Amino acid sequence: MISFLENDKEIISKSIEKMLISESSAQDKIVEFMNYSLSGGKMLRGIFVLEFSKMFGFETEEAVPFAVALECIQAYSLIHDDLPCMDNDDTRRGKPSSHIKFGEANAILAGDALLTYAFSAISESKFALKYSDRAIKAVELLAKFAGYRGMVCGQVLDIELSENENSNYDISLIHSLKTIALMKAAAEIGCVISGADEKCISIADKYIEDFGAAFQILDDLSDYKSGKKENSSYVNIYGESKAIADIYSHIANAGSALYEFNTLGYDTGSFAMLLDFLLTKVE
Ligand code: GRG
Repeated sequence: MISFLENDKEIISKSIEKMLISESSAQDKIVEFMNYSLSGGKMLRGIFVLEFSKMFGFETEEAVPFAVALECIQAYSLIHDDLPCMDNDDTRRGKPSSHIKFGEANAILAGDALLTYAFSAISESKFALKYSDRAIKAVELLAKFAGYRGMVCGQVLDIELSENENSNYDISLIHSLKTIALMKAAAEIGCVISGADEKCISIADKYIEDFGAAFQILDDLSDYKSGKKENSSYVNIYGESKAIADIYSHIANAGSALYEFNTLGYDTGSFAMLLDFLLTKVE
């Protein structure tokens, strides 16, 4: 991945090592399970927190606990998504899934612990002491976008769609809840903690909605190409060429949102590079 993103990723990983520690031997196992699933990902959502807050002039160090919180929610959702009762995947991030490595009950518990720790990461931060109003807003956004009004709702609809091809749900709605909601939480939290105004938050939303849509269609396309056709709902519904055209059009729309930021004087280089990263995955 692009070098400055690797730098963000390193900062988040190092902070996880410092923050998520076992305080007594009783906690050793659960902390091991949690750390196992926190490693090996791209940390895109944490990176969004850091890059949006940086764009609005905020210190990376203070934003890190929020980035860690996003990565905890991401790790929990992937553990639960891989369970036999959901997608039943034996591998994740190039290694055995949590339930294969530690057993199903421990995997469920690791997911639960990551979900709850996300909120500790925020509320125990120095930032929360200094700017409690912004920290509470961040908690509100994270709970809203990760929970029944966001990602979990998307997962429920996705399961329904996979069980009933004739279900009426719009695939774009499922993508916006299952995948984009958590990215939106990351973007909005990055903006809110750094004091961005409503206009900037709405431009950030436009960028992230199109980034996330392109990201998820790409994921469906990659499943389709690797033979996992049952996982590639978007391609099954619209076909491969429309899927590719839609990816390009979402990337272009996300670029237009960046232009809006540029006209306000903000440097959007890192966000443009993230779009380039998606472009490299298209064909
Ligand atoms: C189980 C509550 C619950 C939610 C699951 C996130 C999710 C909802 C399902 C994951 C299934 C999946 C593979 C969706 C496709 C898009 C996606 C979110 C991929 C994973 O995100 P990446 O590529 O993963 O950013 P890394 O490993 O880099 O963090």
